[in-house]
Amino acid sequence: MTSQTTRAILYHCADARSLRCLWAVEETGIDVDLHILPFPPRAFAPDYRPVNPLMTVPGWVEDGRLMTESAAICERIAEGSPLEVQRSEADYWDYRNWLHRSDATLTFPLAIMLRYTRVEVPERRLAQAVDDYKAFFGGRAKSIEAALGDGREWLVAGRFTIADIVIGYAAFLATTLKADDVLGEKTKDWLARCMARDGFARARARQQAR
Ligand SMILES: N[C@@H](CCC(=O)N[C@@H](CS)C(=O)NCC(=O)O)C(=O)O
Repeated sequence: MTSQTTRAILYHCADARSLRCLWAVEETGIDVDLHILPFPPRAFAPDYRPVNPLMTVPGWVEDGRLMTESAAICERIAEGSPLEVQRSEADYWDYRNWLHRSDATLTFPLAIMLRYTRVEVPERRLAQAVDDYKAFFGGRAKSIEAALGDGREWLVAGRFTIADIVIGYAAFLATTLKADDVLGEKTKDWLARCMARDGFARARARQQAR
């Protein structure tokens, strides 16, 4: 792990994408200041705007620099630990592809579902959008099932890495949105392994403790 000149701050909302970062923090044991915000910050945390003008979580502030992308922050947290896959390892480019796929391809349809089931006021909720994007997510989630098809315990490199964290979060979010019925059986078993980790349990307990 690279040295920190100051302790990083992680801005987080319970069970939001920033859980990826808190989970990685708990898996590595890196020391951070955790700031829990109400969701969505743009409505309920106006003081957060000067920190992160996007008003999204995660926000990661370290050495005066802001990072806002959950997978990129996980790369930072994992640096120098076994959670990171090295350039010299055979699965390196698959690993990098999973990191990018996690939010852009897999969490995007779930964010639409979240918005139209929970964030919008009842009269603006859209059952059609929820159904359509659940099916859309299901098609994309087949990529997880295919990757686990050869009996792999974890997605890449023969060990638990931040690829499992960032993709595992998307699968976990699907379960909270009642979209887990579109996940394959191998994916459900892998998600259960991810969620059984002490680091995941510690992250969820820590977000409740505030
Ligand atoms: N691509 C970003 C997305 C960040 C994002 O949209 N976070 C959501 C939480 S799950 C958020 O803050 N939404 C509140 C809003 O958009 O107002 C990432 O991977 O972290």
